[in-house]
Amino acid sequence: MNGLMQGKKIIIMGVASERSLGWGVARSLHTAGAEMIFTYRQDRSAQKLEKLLAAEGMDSMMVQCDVADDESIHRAFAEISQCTDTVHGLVHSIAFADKDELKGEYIETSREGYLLAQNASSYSLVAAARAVRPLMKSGGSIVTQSYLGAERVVKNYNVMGVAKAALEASVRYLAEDLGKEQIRVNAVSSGPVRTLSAKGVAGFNDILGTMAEKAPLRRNVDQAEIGDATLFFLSDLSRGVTGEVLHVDGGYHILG
Ligand code: IMJ
Repeated sequence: MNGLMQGKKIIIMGVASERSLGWGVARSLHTAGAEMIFTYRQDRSAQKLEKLLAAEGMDSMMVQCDVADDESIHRAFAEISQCTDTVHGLVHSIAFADKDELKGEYIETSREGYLLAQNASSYSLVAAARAVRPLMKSGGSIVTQSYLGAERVVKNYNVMGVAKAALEASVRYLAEDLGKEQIRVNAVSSGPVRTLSAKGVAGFNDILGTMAEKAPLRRNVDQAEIGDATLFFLSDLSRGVTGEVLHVDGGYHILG
């Protein structure tokens, strides 16, 4: 324990398995001495989370929260505020699109599929930021997870790329709104990592292979590296940084 996050309370939204980027964040935060509160949508995630917490000897609060449902968000943050009056950080590690939209041509995206991806993956950050704001009484740090597909065309990423572009723009607008309260908002743009969200993605092995071959660091990144970069944003080490998108991708994004 290095104590960087001693006495800090952090909400982590979106741990679905031990492979989740959010779980990488939880491990980094645990080592740094933070107290954590987890939100989950599905009961299946809650069961996995319970086991993970037990295995790590972590005793954290768990709260059900469906970010597509305002009532659910309200209930979740009311429950959190009954147990704590101050929160120092929030990690948004949530994305969802219909899997049928994550293949073929982007031009075929349905209105329903577009709105679903935006609602679950992008608007959810705005809603979470508004819900956590009153709990961040001594300033705070909000961090979300993005991907290169927000800035470049990545095969099959399609409607998620447009949702991540909106997410990154939201990071900047939220950073302006919340800056006057010393609440910072940043994103980590992760290289490809094998998570449940990457499962079944056509050509994912090729994407990992290209990254390992071409990225300046000539290797892939892992959950621990995403966790440590997110820890930096949550900690006082990044106190002068807001509205930023930090690429943790072995340098892949600099290539032309
Ligand atoms: C996802 C789809 C297509 C290409 C992809 C990805 N690449 C990467 C991902 C190259 C790295 C993973 N990623 C960054 C995501 O944001 C994934 C989001 C996602 C994944 C699924 C799969 C299962 C499902 N819905 C999903 N919604 C969002 O039903």
